[in-house]
Amino acid sequence: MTPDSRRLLPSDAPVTLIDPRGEPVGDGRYAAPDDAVLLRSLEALIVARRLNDQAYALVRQGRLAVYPSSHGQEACQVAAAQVLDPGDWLFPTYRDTVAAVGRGVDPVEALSLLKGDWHCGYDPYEHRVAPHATPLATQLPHAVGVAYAARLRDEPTVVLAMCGDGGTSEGDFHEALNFAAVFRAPVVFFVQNNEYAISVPLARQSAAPSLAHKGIGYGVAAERVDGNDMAALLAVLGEAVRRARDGAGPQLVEAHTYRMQAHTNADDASRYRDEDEVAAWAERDPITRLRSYLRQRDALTGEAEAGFAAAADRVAAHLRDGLNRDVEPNPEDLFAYVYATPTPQLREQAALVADELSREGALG
Ligand SMILES: Cc1ncc(C[n+]2csc(CCOP(=O)(O)OP(=O)(O)O)c2C)c(N)n1
Repeated sequence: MTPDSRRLLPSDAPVTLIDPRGEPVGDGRYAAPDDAVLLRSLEALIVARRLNDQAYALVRQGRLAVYPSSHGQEACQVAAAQVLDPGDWLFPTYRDTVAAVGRGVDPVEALSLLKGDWHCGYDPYEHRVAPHATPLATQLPHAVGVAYAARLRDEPTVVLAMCGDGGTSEGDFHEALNFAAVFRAPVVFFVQNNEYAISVPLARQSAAPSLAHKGIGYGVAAERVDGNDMAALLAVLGEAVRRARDGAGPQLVEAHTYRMQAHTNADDASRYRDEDEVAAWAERDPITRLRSYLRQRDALTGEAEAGFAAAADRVAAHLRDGLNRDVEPNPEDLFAYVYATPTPQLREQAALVADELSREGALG
């Protein structure tokens, strides 16, 4: 093996800096962020868990059409938002609401699409968060395009593009990695390997030694990280973002985590996996782990914890208020945001709807 190929290959085991009991783990290459950073992350994790669980409850109350929860994967979500600069871009999937909120998107706006609203719900340019992509991996070539454009313009922008383990089997994943490597686009591909693509387990998805190993075939440097270890995620993803920004080309990071709940409310996970498996992953919960690490270091006070709980309460209340409010959709908006300059067909259709609406009004 040449030094060049060794540089591209991920480590044999996922990078871990805090073990499931909250004990520090030595790693020659990566260091845990300091306590102040991790305290901020713990607050974000606690708020994120609450956001996930509140959204799930709102589905059951009929206020959201669907919610693909990232319960258990919050460390990946929080890290994805925290390693980026304000000028960077995030390309999320349907499961990455928490990452979008971490970038500053209002949680109510972030969930508009899943409520069944007519559009993405937020202005992608405001916080540099692309619309949630529901078609698997289609966001990856888009992300590469944005990163490549930034490079051509000599801007320091890095793009972080998220996808799941199932997404790595899509053609778009492979095309995106190839193009990004050839044109040295500053993009970090962040795969949350949560072991399942709906009912398809990882073993049926890929025979590769790890999903990160897919990088070497394209010349993309890759790393594996414990996806329930907040410190390791910040260190590994942070380093990948730095490398991409410094001109080292695209990076691939695979986080090993677990989808604790069903795929969505429309799925019954008990049909394809054992409770024992879920219980084993509960022992590796990212919040419990970070909390005990910080407690052992006397860095976490009861007062701080109370503050985090209050912040979570505020976000949950905001979600309930926002999503329990019915908005009266304007049917003419359907045509307003399709193209900057509407086509003759769109103008014609909009006129038909306007005519229909005016006659409905006349009928009273
Ligand atoms: C192109 C495409 N094919 C199929 C689907 C249906 N689908 C929705 S989610 C999903 C599983 C995706 O699994 P994974 O990428 O591992 O992400 P996760 O849901 O676990 O976060 C599938 C097959 C889709 N949305 N898009």
